[in-house]
Amino acid sequence: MYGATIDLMDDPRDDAEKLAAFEARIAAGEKIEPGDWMPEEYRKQLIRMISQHAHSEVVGMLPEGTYITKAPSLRRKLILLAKVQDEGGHGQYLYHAAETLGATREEMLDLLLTGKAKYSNIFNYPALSWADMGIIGWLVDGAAILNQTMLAKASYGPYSRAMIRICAEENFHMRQGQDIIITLAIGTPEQKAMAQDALNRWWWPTLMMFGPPDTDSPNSTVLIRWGIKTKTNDELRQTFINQMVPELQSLGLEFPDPDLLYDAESGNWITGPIDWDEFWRVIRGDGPMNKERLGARRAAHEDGQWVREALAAYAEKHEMTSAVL
Ligand code: FAQ
Repeated sequence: MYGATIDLMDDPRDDAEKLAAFEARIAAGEKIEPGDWMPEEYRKQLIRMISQHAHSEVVGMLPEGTYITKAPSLRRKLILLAKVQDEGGHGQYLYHAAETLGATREEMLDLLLTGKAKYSNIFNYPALSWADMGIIGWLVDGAAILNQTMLAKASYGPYSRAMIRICAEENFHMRQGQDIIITLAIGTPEQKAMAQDALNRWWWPTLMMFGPPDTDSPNSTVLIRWGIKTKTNDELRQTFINQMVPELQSLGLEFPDPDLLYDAESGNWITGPIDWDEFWRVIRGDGPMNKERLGARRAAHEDGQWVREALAAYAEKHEMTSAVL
């Protein structure tokens, strides 16, 4: 699939010589930097992907944010507070990375707030108990780390460098999730049941985070060709399944998948069918929490209007651009 030819000459600015030099740099493992020549399609794909990623980090603060006041101890509260704040910081790095490609913060936020931009399917599910904080940390951050470790090698310098920093923080996030789930799984029967219930609800949506199957992934061809992705959606998903199944089973937790089996020949854990209809419904705006999530982001944006105005006034007074702030 990934050897497929694509029309590289859509944009008149892309000429064959520059394209060959650009592709040779990528093949040599060089990073492409903001001022460098790049095909228009490369720039557009990066803006699409990085801005979706930024939105995911910011919307991703919401499910966990509501548990800061409900954490079972001061220690857990402090850790969760730091984690949620980290996700906001990841959004910042990513919006900045997209800005280096010519996208403005206003445009990107406008697309999010008007429901036109995508963000990760996973944040359109409700967090119903404290155990969800553990499962989000372990599974969702775990999935994000696998994906982002790959993206840390991406050919675009600002994205790749943002990923290195983000992955370091996500590792702490995953550890705090593991710690919550291990504590619950070896706790009272009620606590173990909470962990099991959270795994039941989040397992399938987490598998969907890696994106549609390779046969149904229109962007992968060009992303892989230009070294933005280096692994396919299905490859990363399989690595994740192989990593998670034994770890969670070792705690006596069960997967909500009667077809799950180990294939000794390939060394892979094979799951039952993923409900891709549900995935497409959720990313098109019809998931359990889409309206609430966007509503919360819109309210936060409106509440923050005075801050933006104050910054703009300060910038004007000191003859700075508000981007410097
Ligand atoms: N959700 O052609 P492909 C996190 C869309 S960060 C929603 O395969 P691609 C941290 C896709 O955009 C999580 N939409 O797309 C955290 C495309 O639509 P478009 C976010 C999805 O780009 C943890 C269409 O389907 N991470 O969790 C999804 O080659 C805890 C066709 O798909 C990133 O964004 C999805 N899951 O591969 C925060 C990483 N999958 O745009 C808080 C960067 C696909 O053509 C708490 N992104 N779609 O209209 C990527 O690696 C890739 O973009 C993929 C999708 C792998 C997500």
